[in-house]
Amino acid sequence: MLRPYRTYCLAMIKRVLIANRGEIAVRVIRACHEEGLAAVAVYSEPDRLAPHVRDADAAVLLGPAPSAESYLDIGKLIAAAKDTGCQAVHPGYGFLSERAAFAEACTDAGLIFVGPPATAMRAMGDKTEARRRMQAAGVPVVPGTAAPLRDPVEARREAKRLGYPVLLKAVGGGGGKGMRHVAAESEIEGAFQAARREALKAFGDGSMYVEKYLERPRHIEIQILADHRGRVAALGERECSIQRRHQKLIEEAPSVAVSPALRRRLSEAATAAAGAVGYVGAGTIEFLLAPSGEFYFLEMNTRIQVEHPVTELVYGVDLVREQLRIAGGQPMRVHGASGPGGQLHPRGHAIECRITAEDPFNDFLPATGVLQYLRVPSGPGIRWDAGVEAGNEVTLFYDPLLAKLLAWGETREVAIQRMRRALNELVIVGLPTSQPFHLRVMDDAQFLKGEIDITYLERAGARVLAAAPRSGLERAIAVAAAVVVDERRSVTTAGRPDGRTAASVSPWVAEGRRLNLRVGLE
Ligand code: MV4
Repeated sequence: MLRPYRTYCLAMIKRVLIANRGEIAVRVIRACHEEGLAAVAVYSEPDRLAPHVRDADAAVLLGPAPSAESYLDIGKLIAAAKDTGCQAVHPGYGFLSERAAFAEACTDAGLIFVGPPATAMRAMGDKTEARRRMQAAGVPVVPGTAAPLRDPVEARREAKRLGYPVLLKAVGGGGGKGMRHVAAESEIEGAFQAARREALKAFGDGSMYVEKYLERPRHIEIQILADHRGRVAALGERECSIQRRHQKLIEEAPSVAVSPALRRRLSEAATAAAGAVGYVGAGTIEFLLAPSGEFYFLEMNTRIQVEHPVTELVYGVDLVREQLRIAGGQPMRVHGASGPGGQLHPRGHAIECRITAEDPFNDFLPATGVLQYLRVPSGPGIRWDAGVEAGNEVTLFYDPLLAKLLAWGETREVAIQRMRRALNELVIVGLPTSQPFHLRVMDDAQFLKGEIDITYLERAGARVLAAAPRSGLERAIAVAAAVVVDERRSVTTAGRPDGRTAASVSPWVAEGRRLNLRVGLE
């Protein structure tokens, strides 16, 4: 008799190559170690001192800084996996995570790709095919075209049928690239030609389709897990409306706009969507939730997402461990698929703030520099997922995400209080970050009421940034941080425990003492 598939596969994965860097590489290494698996890191030259390289059981140098010669080089990654005796490859997010060709290259080399089948990635990567498949599966899609537009004449006819405003989208796009908002018929031809050129340049495919433009929706996404036995579980929604130029900055779970009844309908749509493409692994179905309460399928992300921890905190699951288990052919440990009686329920509330190396007071300009000092928040309900630590240099070669700060609480209010407290504990010296922006959002009246949609930052960004943070601690923190740097630099400092004394107290130390005193009296 054959050994059960489960036992057979369990023995198959012992070592995993992590084809990524930064916080997600560290996150996957942690999951591997908890699953009893060895983790092999890959790195580029400037990343040789990065935490993911040190935390892994082995590390392979890929090449110089540019991604094309390191984290995006399929040949080098496959060779690294084979050379180090890996049986599986985890792609993380970004980089090659949604490239069907990479999944196939892994499989062809006898490696298990920790992700969905390449067929499911292709079906969801072609946005009009995804729309057709979703419609066939009974998942609501935004009114629009089922097939790519042949020419500007067809674009004009379809847009007129839908009614303006419309949104022209690239078939090979996603994440907002190659999109054009068209307010009136007079603009459709020019917009179509411009968008086509842009899409051709960006994706090598100029195919376009058109949808009715939805005004001020929320971006709600459903996390799903599917195993090889055809089981699909929906793990509720994430509210991702707080974004800037298609980069999410704050995510939470659950959404204040989603009732248990709506959650059930969203979950049913999401599991139907996953089933329609034969999905296996962790995936996310994005929806737009209109102010009317109607929701529409937007696209599917066939990877683990940056914001996955908010779901982990309210559903008590480890999504990356489940990815590894599923890849090894094991059944997932999440029970309760969507459907009558099977719905999972969120416990409490979780918020994630993305700490990025960007200057919020300078139009979120990406920043570079050495992380001279880092104080990591901790304590009740706090989680810190980082890809950097003190001493690391931040360059412009990669994504500006430094870390994700998460807060969990019994209620949204408690989660926000904790996030505010943790943001006040966080000290980053050496480069500007999104931290002061997050501190201000945590005090914003509209955010506190949950009155957010995808236009929130466009509308409220300037007001939020102009506000003084509630606590007044921010300046004290900046000074305290400067004191630390100052102390490290100076040969002698007053009042040190080692008994050495300074000839004079530096102005930073004096200011730090003064502020500490004042804050203490407030
Ligand atoms: C839309 C839309 C309004 N109506 N489609 C942006 C990214 C891509 N995934 C699809 N996007 C949108 N599609 C219709 N028919 C508005 C957006 C959109 C958006 C969606 C989610 C999160 C942030 C957004 C920011 C601007 C536009």
